[in-house]
Amino acid sequence: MFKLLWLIFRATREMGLRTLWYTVTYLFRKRWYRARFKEHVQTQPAPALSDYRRPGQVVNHERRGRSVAITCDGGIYTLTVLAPDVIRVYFDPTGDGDPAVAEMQSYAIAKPEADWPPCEFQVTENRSENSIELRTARLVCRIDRAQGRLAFLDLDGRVINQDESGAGWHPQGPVACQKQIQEDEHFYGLGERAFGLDLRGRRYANWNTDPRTYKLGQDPIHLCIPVLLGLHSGGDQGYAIFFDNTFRGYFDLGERDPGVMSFGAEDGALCYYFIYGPAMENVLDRYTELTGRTPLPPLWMLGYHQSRWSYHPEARVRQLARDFRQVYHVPCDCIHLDIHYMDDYRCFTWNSRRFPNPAKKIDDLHEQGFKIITIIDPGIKVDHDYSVCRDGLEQDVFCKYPDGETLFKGPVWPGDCYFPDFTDPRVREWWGELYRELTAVGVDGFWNDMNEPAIFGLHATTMPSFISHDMEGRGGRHAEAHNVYGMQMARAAVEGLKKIRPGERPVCITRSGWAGVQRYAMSWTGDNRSSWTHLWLSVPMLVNLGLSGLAHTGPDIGGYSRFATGELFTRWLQMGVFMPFFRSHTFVHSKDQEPWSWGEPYLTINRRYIELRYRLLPYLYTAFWQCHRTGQPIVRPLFWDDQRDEETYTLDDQFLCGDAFLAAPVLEKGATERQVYLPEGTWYDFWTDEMYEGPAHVTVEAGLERLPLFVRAGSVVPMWPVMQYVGERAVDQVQLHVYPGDGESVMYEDDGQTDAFQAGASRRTYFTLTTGADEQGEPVLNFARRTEGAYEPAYEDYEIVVHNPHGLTQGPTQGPTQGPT
Ligand code: MIG
Repeated sequence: MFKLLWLIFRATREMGLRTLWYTVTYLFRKRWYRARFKEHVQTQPAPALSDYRRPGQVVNHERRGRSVAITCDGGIYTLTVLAPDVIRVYFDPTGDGDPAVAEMQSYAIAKPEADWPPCEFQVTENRSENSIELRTARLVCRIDRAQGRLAFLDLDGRVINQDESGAGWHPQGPVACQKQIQEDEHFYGLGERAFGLDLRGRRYANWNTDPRTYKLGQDPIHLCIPVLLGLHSGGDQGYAIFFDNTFRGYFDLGERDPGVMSFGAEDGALCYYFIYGPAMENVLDRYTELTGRTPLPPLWMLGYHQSRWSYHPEARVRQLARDFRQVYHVPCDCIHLDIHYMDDYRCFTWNSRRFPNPAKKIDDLHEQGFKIITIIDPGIKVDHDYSVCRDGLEQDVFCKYPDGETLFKGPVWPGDCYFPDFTDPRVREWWGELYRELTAVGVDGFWNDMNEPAIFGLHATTMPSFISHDMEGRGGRHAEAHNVYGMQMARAAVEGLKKIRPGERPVCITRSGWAGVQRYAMSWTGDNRSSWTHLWLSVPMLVNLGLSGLAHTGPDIGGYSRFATGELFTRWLQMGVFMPFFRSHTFVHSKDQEPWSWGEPYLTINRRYIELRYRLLPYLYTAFWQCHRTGQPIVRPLFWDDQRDEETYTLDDQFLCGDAFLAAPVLEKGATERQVYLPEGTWYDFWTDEMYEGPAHVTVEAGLERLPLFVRAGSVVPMWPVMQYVGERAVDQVQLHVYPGDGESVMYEDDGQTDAFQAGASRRTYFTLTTGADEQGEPVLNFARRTEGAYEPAYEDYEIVVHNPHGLTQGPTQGPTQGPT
């Protein structure tokens, strides 16, 4: 009873009475609609796996272009060779399916079959094994004639991945596939998961869900991506399976049966892509070739962002800006405005009491070097005096019940809302245009929230699965559209913004998403908590997101729900310097959560770390460019560089950032030192220049002012002068921090805001360090530089800082290297 009262009290406080009313009545309305559309409501329980049907014996096989069709007793496999290391497996139990159609309908695929260059392969019979083999230049796919099971082998016949019972389906719709787990196999990826790094041993659902703050081990949450990476045989084998099916589904990584991995969905096609590494770098390259790469963000997105739910009214925002620039001198690029800027939560409007003159306000902020990002929710308030609602009704853009007439209504912040059908290209276009007005008053970027979509009610509510969607004209139900809803909202925003501001890089942050979302938007890891557990959790979450192709992301620094302490915030901020999206955000009832909110010593430390972020911008930007080019994550697991190092397979309290840095954040309250694992190679302590030889476990000092941080020998790390925001003044000098050893580093540069880089206006500078000895046997370090590309930065000089020139007793003999020319 007390609990119920408390719930009601909390809910009223958070949503207001009106929304609470709509929410409570929604529970009844839902029942009523279910009854009305009962023929569309699925009531059958999920069938047991043992009732699934299997392919059975192979009857014949036939080569068709780049595919092989293998007819079995129970259906047809189409194996399509997109590249020597990318094979699509499509299993059609009924004979009505067509992989070309499935591909066309896929929201995930960015590069369809027709765009892949021709690729050689042979199909042969292997009589001794009673199987058919498809052999590319990189792997063998073997199908056994007796049961129609697949095995992927390397060219030496070693197993990369192999079916257990293999493909299965049920006449009611569900599809599944069971595969063997290798003994020493580790699993990664699957998008945003509130778990440690290695995902083996549990079952994960694919159904984007608003958990309204999640805890460790809660599943699913906002953003699922059905791509699974496997690593085994001491690192010799690495691959990915991308299950291209948007229905509610799962990956079971050994929970039901420790030796079996299975994935499936309640409906849709059994279609997956097998991508062979063995290097994870190759896996990500191919996966992002298939589903799209991360666009280069404008450089200011890499600066520090300050957010809370919500900064308002205008005077509060003005004070915040003044605090950054005049009072505390903490660099900052962007202020985020959460839902209170809107007029009664109506998207694309301003609350005129809180923000009487937004254009003027934003002008002032721009003048001081701040960018503004505003939040947008998908739900459009049911209100006939609200132009977006009226226009939406006229244009017929909202989701409906299966009668094709009754509009779906569900409660969110403004009370009852309609939901645009983002799976309709016409609706996406309409939605994209809505960003025009906010852009005209100066808003620089958009933060798409609640797009799972989240609807109030009990337990992770969303639209009923029988709601109709356009699905690009072919028609479908929410059951199929749900997981791509947020991604299509982001797509609508980005396609609109590209028209509104041609030539500029659109900024769109999304909470929900799916495979391929990275080509439209970046994300943040949703509603985490201000706790030490969540501080740690950000590390594996970001690593697994990066391994799922979504590299541009970050946690709410300091934590979202509950209250951060000064110590927790500082530790989080230190770590955040090395994460792609560097934003502090907190929920509506929390205390102030700004870099100065806890006074000293926190303020000074926080300022120093944010300054470090600004110094490292050319380095971080280069990591973004690498990601844009080849899909390699920005935050990387330690096995990224040496897949054979078994110590790293479950190591999730430290991470690599770009090519040079290893960060070992302090994750424990009151710690003054921490243990760090340094993989093979030579490492420099960033703070002391002390050298370490890996592999080694070392204990380093980690007082509050110290984030344990290491630089790989052979790196050249570019740094800019500290600025209060990106573009405060021209960069007049670049420091090159040289960490002696052997290696090549790259620095990428362009104008940081337009598309001109795509037409060649960029520059890559390669630095090569080599060690050797002179005639006297004294060690020498050679430094070479070469540049490519037409972009010309404003600065003329490099300042070279050599760290710990161990034994390099003499100064440089070739004279200091001159600047860019
Ligand atoms: O129901 O807009 O994840 O970042 O501050 C909560 C208010 C809605 C959830 C987002 C959070 C944001 C909050 N939103």
